[in-house]
Amino acid sequence: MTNELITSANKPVSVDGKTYHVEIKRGQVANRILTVGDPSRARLISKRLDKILFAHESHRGFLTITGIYRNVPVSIVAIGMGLSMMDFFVREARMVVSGPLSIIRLGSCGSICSAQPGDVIVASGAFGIGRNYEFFSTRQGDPYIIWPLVKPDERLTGCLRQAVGKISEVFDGDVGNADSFYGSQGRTGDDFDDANGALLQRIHETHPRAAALEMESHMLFHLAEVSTGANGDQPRSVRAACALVVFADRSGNTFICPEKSTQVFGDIASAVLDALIADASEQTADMHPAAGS
Ligand code: R1P
Ligand code: URA
Repeated sequence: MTNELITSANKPVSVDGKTYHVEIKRGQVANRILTVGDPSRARLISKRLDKILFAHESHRGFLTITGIYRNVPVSIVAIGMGLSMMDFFVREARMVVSGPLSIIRLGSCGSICSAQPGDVIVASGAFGIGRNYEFFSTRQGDPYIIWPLVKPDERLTGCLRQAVGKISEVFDGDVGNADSFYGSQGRTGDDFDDANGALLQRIHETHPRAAALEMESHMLFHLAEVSTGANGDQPRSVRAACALVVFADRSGNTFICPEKSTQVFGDIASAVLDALIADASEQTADMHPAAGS
């Protein structure tokens, strides 16, 4: 638990300007952010920075590393897993960064296309998959809700595809962002009645370009879609894109080995950072070398 004094319930920020969950304040986060799930992935990628200005792990497990990459301030933020963690991160980053915010998610996924463990998929869109709790009480309707597609930022996605494409084959497709690793990704078993035997087929019927399943991209693209300016005057101030390394092949029932995942993230880290700084003209006025103060 944080022991810092917070004076607003609506926007919980400490008296010295630090957000409640991610524990970041103005000047500690760049307006270009690479976000990952796993903190060890964030540390691996941070080795590509030329200089580290700020690093902090919050009491809720968010790890923020801010530094300089090819003369441009960037942050790498590990958020853990799931929709809520993405929501905390995007909203709290928005609170402390002025102007346009570019966010690339570099995550892992299960493949529901021909991509195999170790392959890279760049998202052309993302849709949500949620458990319909009403069904489990009433046995009426569908057990899962599949939401419409939300598009990422076209320019940032193009930069990502191009940069990663220089070092790896890039698969393209839509990403299903489930609210669980298990039931709503169609993983079956005997311990719970998840009513999900037909879910993967329904996903393919609803979204014919569905290529991957994971747990954060739709929330990221959704928040970008509904973002307003930092001062409420500028639509879509958040731009988002997403690249995923295949960890699980859902049709072949295979899973990546740890050495391979470390190798692939290591191989593409610089390319993803290159995509993030491709339009380096937009730098935040908040960032300065004394970021850690
Ligand atoms: C599940 O194992 C986690 O892996 C995926 C999912 O979205 C979920 O967070 O992404 P990350 O590897 O980025 O955490
Ligand atoms: N992450 C997920 O959410 N699902 C997978 O199958 C693999 C990684």
